[in-house]
Amino acid sequence: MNLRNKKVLIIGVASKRSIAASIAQVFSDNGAEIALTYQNEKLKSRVEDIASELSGNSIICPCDLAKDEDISNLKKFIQENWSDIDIIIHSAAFAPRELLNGDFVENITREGFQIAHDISSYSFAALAKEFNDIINENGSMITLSYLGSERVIKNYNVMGLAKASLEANVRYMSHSLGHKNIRVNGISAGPIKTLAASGISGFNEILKHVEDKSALKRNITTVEVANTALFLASQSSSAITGQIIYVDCGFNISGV
Ligand code: NAD
Ligand code: 0WE
Repeated sequence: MNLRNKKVLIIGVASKRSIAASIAQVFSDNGAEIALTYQNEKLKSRVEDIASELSGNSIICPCDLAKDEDISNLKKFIQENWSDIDIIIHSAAFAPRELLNGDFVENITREGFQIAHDISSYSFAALAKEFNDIINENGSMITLSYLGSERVIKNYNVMGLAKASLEANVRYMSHSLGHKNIRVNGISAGPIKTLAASGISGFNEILKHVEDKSALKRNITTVEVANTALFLASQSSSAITGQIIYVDCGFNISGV
């Protein structure tokens, strides 16, 4: 697939194992120009290393999605470097760690709920709002979701609510941006051992369960997610918008 001359902003690289890092690699291999963001100074050098390994020129900029100012500075950075943009990848999520464990009702707090929804769902619409006037026709916005939005998955807790909100966000954004021929889709990925999964109790059991119960009897790779993102970013998917596509080896449709 060809993304030559396409300008792609990718948010959510924290390590080489990040889904966003695979997307950056696959997109740049297909001719795209890449901008990467890093959440904080601690992650800066890792994102620099990943950017330097991409083919072609890539640019990097800090962006903490909790801060309006960072999102508006990111837009200025993109405008100065590129003037316009074609594709935005949102691959970030966060909830306070103590909420991703134990009983949902016992552990839920107003603040934890707000943080999870702010970083994991609102930020996707905030990016659309900020970048709206510089996204080119035939543009595409893509986010990452998880099955915990519609099924109860042990310990996923408040993140399940936030992903449900994110998926509704995909549908509403697709209508807001459709008249400009900008498409908005989500990928519901199966579990992968990235930083976002580290320290989650029972994660190995979840991986084993997918291996046992999914149609393909295995887990997914970040490259498989990236290849689906490539399709959703390209004109091969020109009539697909407002959708959540499962990249999960068929796990979500499996019954007994
Ligand atoms: P990851 O830890 O590599 O990436 C998560 C990213 O979120 C990090 O780069 C982190 O910096 C970023 N982030 C968190 N808070 C932020 C903030 N305030 N501002 C800016 N960035 C912030 O893990 P990943 O697995 O690559 O996760 C990427 C996306 O994929 C997430 O939306 C996650 O929910 C989703 N997802 C992951 C899995 C999985 O099992 N790993 C499965 C389905 C969906
Ligand atoms: O969306 C996610 C996890 C996102 C995430 C991860 C963390 C860890 C560090 C959000 N907030 C935080 N906060 C932290 O402090 N996934 C899809 C991966 C994941 O997380 C789970 C899973 C799966 C799968 C948690 C419980 C059960 C399953």
